[in-house]
Amino acid sequence: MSRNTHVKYVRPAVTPNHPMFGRYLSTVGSPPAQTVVSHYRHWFQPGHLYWTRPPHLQHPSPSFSTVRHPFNKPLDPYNWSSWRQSGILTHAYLRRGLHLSGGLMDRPDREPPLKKRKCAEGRSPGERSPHSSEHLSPKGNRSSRESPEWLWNVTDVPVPPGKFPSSPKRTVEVPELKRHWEDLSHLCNATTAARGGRQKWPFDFSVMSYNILSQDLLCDNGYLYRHCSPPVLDWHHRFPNIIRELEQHSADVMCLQEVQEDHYKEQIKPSLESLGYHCEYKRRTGLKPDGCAVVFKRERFTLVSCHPVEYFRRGIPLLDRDNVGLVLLLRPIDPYSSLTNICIANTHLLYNPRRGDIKLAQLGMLLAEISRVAQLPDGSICPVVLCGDFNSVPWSPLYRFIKESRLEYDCMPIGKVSGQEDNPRGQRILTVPIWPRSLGISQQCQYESPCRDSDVRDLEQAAEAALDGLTKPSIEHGLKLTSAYSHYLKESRQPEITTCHSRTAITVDYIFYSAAQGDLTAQPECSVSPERGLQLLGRLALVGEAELQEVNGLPNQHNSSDHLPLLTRFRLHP
Ligand code: KL2
Repeated sequence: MSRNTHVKYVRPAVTPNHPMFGRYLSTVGSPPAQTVVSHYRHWFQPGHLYWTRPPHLQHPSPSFSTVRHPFNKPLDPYNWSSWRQSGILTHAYLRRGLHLSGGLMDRPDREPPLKKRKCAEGRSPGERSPHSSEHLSPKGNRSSRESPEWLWNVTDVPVPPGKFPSSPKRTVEVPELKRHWEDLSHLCNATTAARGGRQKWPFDFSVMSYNILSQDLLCDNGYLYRHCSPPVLDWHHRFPNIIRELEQHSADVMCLQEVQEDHYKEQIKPSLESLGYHCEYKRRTGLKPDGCAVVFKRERFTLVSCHPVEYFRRGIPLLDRDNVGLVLLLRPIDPYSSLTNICIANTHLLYNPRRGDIKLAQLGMLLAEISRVAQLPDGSICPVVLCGDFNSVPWSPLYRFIKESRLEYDCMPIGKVSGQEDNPRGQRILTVPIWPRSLGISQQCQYESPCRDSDVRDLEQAAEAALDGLTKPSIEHGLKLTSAYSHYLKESRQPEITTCHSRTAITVDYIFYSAAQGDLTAQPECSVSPERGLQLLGRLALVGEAELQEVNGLPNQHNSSDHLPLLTRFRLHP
């Protein structure tokens, strides 16, 4: 569709009103750009839902927590028994992570079933997406008791399995979710003074990671959204909402997942370009309709190089899934040209909770590509920001591997790797090595040159030693990464939630970054020299399950994905 490209609307006086962007916008200013919401008024017929109220983020919202934790010591949010003992959890909390019913994934190598759908964008109930590669029927009487308790019977109309309720027709009014900006700049030994003889200023920039929920996946997994009133699931409602949210946050770099290709080409890319973004995209392989996008503000960065990563490898059974990643090398636009490039990576790893072996292999491939792209001429690594939906919970082995740069995986069941399920039924353990040598990626997550006989002998000896119990089988990577979020809410010490629907409420989305020395938010072992690292200046606070309960979970009238956007601000020193 090219309708949108003919319309030119000048945004009347863009207000730099978000508290986090005050500094940047007041110094740099924002060029006139089209207002996407009014822009898209011309797309849709009257009767669709539009939002013209002032952005909710304009008001200074204080810390927003409704539940206070009675303990001084933080609980481990992913240690179920510790929460149960605290006595403050609902039944839903205790079941979190057990959201897939037994019997539906009776073989660990099988993808979880997709559901019948009634798509809000034209397809009839049960009609399959032309892109879906498999479709197993839902079990007839799947009990909604597996879902968060507070989403039971949210719609008062009884709904047959696999269908959206046919009424109510009107959107259920819910309050807006309040998220406040957490200023962490006091934790950085941040110096803004000019250093040396030449004038050098730090470069501050913001990064968002957001799984925007592809419409096809929404339709394929309709049973996850039965708590929603149908109008909020309509793409014509969701799209302007999502674009407005992106425009309000105005991040310098955005890593988006589940970006559906047709929507990207026809709507999302033109909208973001009109807001001053350069857009890169990588669709999942096979016939999958969605993929990952990385977009950045043209006034802040230039593109050095772009590297799509396909995790599918013909002939390697472990790598038979269609997930992808996207790695960009960006040059900050600074008047003194004194800054290093930064590497931005985005991915959406396999969902299947039981296939941690595949997730680790996909991650190993992405880390190898990042290590190659981010390598500087002197062999060191430029600052890296790694965003995405990793389909793994905090403190899972996969998460630990990213943060600790090493994972010993001796006798680890593949269903334990991502921590999505508390008691995964698949008991197969990770093979040694996890991925085959034919992949061409070492156990240090580096590309290997075609091997010589001596290398093969060394590796065989190492594998034998591991099998003999002399050394522990392990994987490593050379990036020092820390997480921009802490995964607990500061006040209530409740777990942060990044994705929520009728079956789950957990963290699976992350922004990892190379932390500089002096960034006190990072663990000491994760920091690198200030010349090569980033300082975390702040982040948009996440919320807990209690706050999501008040807005009827996700998606809802105002939040149009089943994920929340993560938003951080970093400082890069010259
Ligand atoms: O968890 V996600 O949603 O990061 O938000 O990633 C996957 C799931 C996404 C891409 O495959 O589709 C969703 N049950 C629940 N969610 C599913 C299922 C399933 N069986 N299959 C795919 N997804």
